Amino acid sequence: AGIAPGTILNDGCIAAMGEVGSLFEQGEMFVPEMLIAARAMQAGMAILKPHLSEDEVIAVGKVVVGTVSGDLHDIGKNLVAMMMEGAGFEVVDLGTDVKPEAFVAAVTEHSPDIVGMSALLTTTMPSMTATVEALVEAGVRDKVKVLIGGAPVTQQFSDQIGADGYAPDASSASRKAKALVA
Ligand code: B1M
Repeated sequence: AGIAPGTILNDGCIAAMGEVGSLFEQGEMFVPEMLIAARAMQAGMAILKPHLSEDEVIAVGKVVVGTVSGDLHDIGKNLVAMMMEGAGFEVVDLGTDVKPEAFVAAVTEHSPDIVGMSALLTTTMPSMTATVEALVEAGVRDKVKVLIGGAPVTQQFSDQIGADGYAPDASSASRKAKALVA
């Protein structure tokens, strides 16, 4: 129909997810419906993915991404990974509920330029702090840039935990990642 993939993603899929969140807050939708919405979104993203990353890519750096410990939300993290791939990064996706020691192990194994963390729950934001602390304790904090994001995350929180950057959405995350490796 000639609609740009970015428009489908932002005005269709992401806007619809916002509506699901509001209905959940109002007690009109429950966890099973959120899960169905999440599966529909994942299926839609699989169709959009090749169109979102169709520009020719040159490897600009390596990123390890994951949703932090205790948190199972992965749609936003997957979008960030997709946009970064589209921007030319090699992406190592650690999945969800990633413990601080697993981030440290991935830094040792893959030597990425950036560690990207996603959190969707206010209760899992402290896992970001714990991960930064684990990177410091393992002596690898200065080898990587730390980029964080997710609905409850703010620039202020990023500054507070000593991250190198915060991005409010997937496209600014890939822009920020490029700026961090430049
Ligand atoms: Co959850 N959930 N959920 N949930 N869920 C939220 C987050 C919530 C806001 C809903 C609400 O109350 N309105 C609320 C959190 C409240 C809070 O902490 N303040 C909530 C809750 C409470 C819960 C449970 C506790 C519910 C329960 O069991 N009682 C539970 C927790 C489970 C757990 O993680 N341990 C739970 C479970 C689930 C499902 C499993 C059912 C499902 C997730 C399925 C999945 O991800 N595979 C789910 C869903 C779907 C949602 C909502 C409806 C949608 C999330 C989403 O995918 N959004 C959500 C409400 C909402 O957000 N409106 C909600 C679309 C996605 C594209 O956006 O993830 O924000 P987002 O990502 C954005 C940006 O944040 C940013 O870029 C992305 C793209 O633009 N970004 C980054 C994300 N990561 C980034 C990383 C970066 C940079 C940018 O750098 C590395």
